[in-house]
Amino acid sequence: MMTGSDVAPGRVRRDRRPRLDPASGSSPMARALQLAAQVRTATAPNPWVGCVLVSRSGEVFEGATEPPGGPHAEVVAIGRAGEEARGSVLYTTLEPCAHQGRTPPCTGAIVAAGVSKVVVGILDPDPQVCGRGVEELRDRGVEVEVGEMAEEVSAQLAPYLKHRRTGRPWVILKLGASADGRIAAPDGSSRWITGEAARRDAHRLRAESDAVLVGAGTVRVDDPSLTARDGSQVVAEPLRVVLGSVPRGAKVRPALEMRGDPGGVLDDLGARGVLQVLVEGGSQVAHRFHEAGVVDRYVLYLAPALFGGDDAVPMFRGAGAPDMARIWRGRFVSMEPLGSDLRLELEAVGAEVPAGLDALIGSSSNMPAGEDARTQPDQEEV
Ligand code: AOF
Ligand code: ZN
Repeated sequence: MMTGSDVAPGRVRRDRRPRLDPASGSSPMARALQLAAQVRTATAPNPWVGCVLVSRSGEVFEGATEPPGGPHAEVVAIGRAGEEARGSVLYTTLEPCAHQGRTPPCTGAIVAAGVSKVVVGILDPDPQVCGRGVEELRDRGVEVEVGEMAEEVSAQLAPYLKHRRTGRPWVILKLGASADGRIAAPDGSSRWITGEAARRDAHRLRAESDAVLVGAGTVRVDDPSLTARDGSQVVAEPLRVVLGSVPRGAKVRPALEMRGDPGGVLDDLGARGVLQVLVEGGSQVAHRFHEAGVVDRYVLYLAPALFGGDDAVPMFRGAGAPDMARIWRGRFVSMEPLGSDLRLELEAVGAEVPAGLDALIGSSSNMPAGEDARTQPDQEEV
């Protein structure tokens, strides 16, 4: 008799391990979303996609996108299913590709494997795909359904979707501050306003970002390494970007030195395949990005502390809204306690998928994020 340990990896006997129990609210597409989340940090500049193949007899085979150059989610699941793919239903968060990239088209693999039906979360806005995957599958006799859990998938893939639509990365601005909104003391010292849990969250956020950006002043004062760490272990090394000149011997080296307005910087990073950039301050850089209106998400860590005066460093250094009519208005995407701190995530009201693509990919977004516990003084030379 077959036991759980006889089941090959990725091959799940539905009767033995009923992961896809509709009664529990789970579904193949919900599982595909989970699988995609597991490879969130490993696929850029490609999207993180999850796939679940359900065979005619109800066996379940899973796949997720491998690092660039490796197989796509659909090909992984089909490979695991082997002959069981014939007559199956394949659920994929993103439209299968129909083009030859670093890897052959998924549509070809789907047709060759004899899959009967494909259920797609959202269409792929990449100009090379953009509906062609669905079209080709239908032309070749595969039934296709589009739009299952489209909102959830759009939220999960928000950075990828923005990059493919606009050429710019998804921008997260994070700031750690006292409850009265100050990120450093008048003498420039800022460690540690927020606590350990916020610090861990910050490193997770760095790990999922393709680039981390700070001002040169922050490098001079803090000498951060800007790597993503789990304890003392470096788990990711995003591209480190410094606005201005990096001093010799700085820990942030090797780093990309950039100049110019935020829009130009983002265009340049997008062209380098950066899907998500984390702006870590200090307060002049925060002001410049905010003022330019290019921030997709604000992640604020507020500590139960008060500087209690107006001489401590504010979150944004520079002129703000001159009157109430021009104040930035947003909405809280999430609010959660983190250790003894509060983590707030905001986006602009009306922030959503630009018109025209709504129909294709569903509505907007919900991204996880995090922050460095420490805050930065405001001495960038930018
Ligand atoms: C899929 N499933 O899991 C992913 C897709 O260079 P390649 O061959 O890896 O192709 C990259 C493009 O394929 C990428 O820009 C995006 O349009 C699509 N990604 N497609 O069917 C996947 N990751
Ligand atoms: Zn593909």
